Amino acid sequence: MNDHPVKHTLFISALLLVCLLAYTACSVKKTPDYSSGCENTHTNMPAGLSAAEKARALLPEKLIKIGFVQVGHESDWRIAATKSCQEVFSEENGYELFFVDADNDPQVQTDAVRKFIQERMDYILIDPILTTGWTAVLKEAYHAQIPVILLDRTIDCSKRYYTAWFGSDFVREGEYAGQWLQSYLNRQGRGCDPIHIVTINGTEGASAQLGRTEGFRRYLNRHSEWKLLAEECGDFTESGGRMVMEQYLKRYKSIDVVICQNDNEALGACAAMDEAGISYGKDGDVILISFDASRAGLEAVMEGKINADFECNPLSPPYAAAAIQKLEAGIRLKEQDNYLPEECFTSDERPMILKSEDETKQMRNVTRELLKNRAY
Ligand code: GYE
Repeated sequence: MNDHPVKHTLFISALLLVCLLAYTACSVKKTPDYSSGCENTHTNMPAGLSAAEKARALLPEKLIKIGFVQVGHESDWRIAATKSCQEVFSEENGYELFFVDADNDPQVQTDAVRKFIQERMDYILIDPILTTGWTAVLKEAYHAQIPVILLDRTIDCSKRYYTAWFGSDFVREGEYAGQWLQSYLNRQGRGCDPIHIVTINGTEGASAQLGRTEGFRRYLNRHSEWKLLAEECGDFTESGGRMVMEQYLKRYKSIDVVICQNDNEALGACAAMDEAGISYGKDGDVILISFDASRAGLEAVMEGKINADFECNPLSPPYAAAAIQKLEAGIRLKEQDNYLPEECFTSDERPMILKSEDETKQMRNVTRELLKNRAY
């Protein structure tokens, strides 16, 4: 029997290391409240490995821990954003994702961030429901030296407390809606007619709601003949859109334009108008404007139900992942705030060109081909 003392000591050390690593691997934190179910386990260890090989195989991979708190699941847009997040921050891509759906409750969001801090996430990603209420908890993340990346909606908080933001220019989306309406009415020879408008707003206090409202208001303010009859909240949901539209139809005899702050609300408004026997869209009496350009929204544009739909891109997670990879490599991010590419769609036969300070947008018609090639 070979009992050389050095070999013997090496053998004992390797054995101890294996035990220690096995213990560490088994005791990887399990957080029952999160819904990712991602655990860092190692299975299928091939037989006949040496102690050192086993030790190496048992070493926990350094997955990057991402705590992501999502707004909820209120719309098609949101579902697409969540799906993108789960695809991008997968274990195969080197991440351990701790996902929280806040179901539109701001308190759940701040609690989730505090838990992410306690659990020492490597990065915290937030899609904030509201613009307000963030400073205290983001300061805590900052002092814990955990980078915070914001997706989609913006917040009222010093730029010092977050590393990057990827999202949309909601004010510009609202301006485009106003500009389109102005040109469309001119084209129809209704440029000087009184126009009765109702809006169905998104969640009050969300930057998407505030921005789209402000942008459209810039055009509203230029037109004394445009009358805003009401602006009520549909909470970015189909049922909300339907309910608000039903009330509007009971309350107002004449509605010329309905502006829905997302496609789900617009589809709800369509259902309410269908039920009331009111025609809308390209060949109808009511002009319908929407935001998001989700698949269902674009199908409605293609069918002529929605006149104009202003895209809001839900695929920010790949951009966030690219930023995280840079940070991991020690590279500074060039920009803190980043806008995603977006388009504008219409059922007009002659799609308009929209202009803002620094860009020109050719609106597009929706075709089957276009829908086939879209990721969401
Ligand atoms: O328009 C809506 C969603 O924040 C831009 O939230 C997002 C909005 C989007 O639920 O559909």
